[in-house]
Amino acid sequence: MVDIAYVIAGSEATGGAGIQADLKAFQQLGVYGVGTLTCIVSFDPVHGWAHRFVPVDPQVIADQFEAAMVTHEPEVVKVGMLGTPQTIDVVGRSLRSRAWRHVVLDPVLICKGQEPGAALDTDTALRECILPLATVVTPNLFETRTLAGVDEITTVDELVDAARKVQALGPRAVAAKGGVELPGPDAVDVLVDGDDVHVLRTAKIGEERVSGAGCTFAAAITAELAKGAAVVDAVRTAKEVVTASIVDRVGSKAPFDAVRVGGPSWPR
Ligand code: PXL
Repeated sequence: MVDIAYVIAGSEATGGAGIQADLKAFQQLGVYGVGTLTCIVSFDPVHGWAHRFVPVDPQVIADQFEAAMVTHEPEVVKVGMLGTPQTIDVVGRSLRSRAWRHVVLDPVLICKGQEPGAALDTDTALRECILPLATVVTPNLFETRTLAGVDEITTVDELVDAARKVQALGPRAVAAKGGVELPGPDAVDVLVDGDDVHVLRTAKIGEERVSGAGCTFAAAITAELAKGAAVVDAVRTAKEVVTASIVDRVGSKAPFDAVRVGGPSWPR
């Protein structure tokens, strides 16, 4: 029987991030992808590539969830961009309506183009309603600082300490991403899983952020968990997938490159 991976996330209209990236990662890792759309993000090329953001009606999110659950009964879900407190409320209620083997949360916080006040509401709702349901959470450096409530993270030890603070908010495991912003030659990810700490390193590929890397990382973890992998193995595979997809990145008319899953660098 085919393994099912389910994702609740937003559309990113250029194809590099969001649910488009999630479903590509699922396909590449050999699981059957099922998706529920929370919002539509369309960058605005005429206004500095700002995010134009449209939420999906909460009832329509609930309807998609119902259709996906009855059809496939997935055991593992990734939660990506939610975007509004109303969306977080319906997704939180939906997730709590049944049991999961794993809930992987990519805690997408502030999105450019959103009102700062709205974003603050959204951050609080995400922390209170969704984070405690997650078994694995994958914050980037900014999200780790925000969720842990720390001002600065410049070393691996500080990243581990902050990941522990995020873990104290509920999830069993935190895969905190140092990315290009953590100083040093390596892209360092820290996995705090129960009492265990793992530090994963690969050489940085340039100093620019590549769109879709975070989405692909959490989606690849989700796919591996759906296949029955242990959390630490899922995270290791996800780092390999993301590293390859950054090497194989796609340039475009946008001022940022996007990851490409399944290019010549993967599988190695
Ligand atoms: O990469 C974060 C992200 C996730 N989901 C959607 C997005 C973005 C960033 O643009 O648009 C829908």
